[in-house]
Amino acid sequence: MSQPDCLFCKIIAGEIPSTEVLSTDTVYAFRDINPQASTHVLVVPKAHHEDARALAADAPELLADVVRAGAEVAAAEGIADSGYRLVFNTGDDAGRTVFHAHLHVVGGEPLGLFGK
Ligand code: D5M
Repeated sequence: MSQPDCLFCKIIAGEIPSTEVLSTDTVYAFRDINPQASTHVLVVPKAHHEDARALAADAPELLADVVRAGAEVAAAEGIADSGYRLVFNTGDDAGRTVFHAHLHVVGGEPLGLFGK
């Protein structure tokens, strides 16, 4: 269920501090340490899955919980109507740095186009 050397497993276990936004039986949401917009929250499954691809293949209902929680976070942050971005960085070209699936919830201001 959890991986001993995983940063986000340690955050979920409370071994590394984080600023909680939402917690359910299956997911945990906390503020990104390096926010890219005025709202930047990460939603992670409490069970360890390496990335969104593994989560989709191995636990699609948990993936749905993560996405649903992303929408709940947006509503709680007051950005549901103004708009926001949900992002899973997956693989090297996306710049993924943490090997525990996580959904970025980003918004609170107009966002530029992304790509290169
Ligand atoms: O995004 C990984 C994200 O994880 C990145 O936006 C920084 C964030 N991060 C890293 N360490 C922490 C801690 N300790 N608290 C909160 N947020 C953290 P990726 O999609 O892998 O590039």
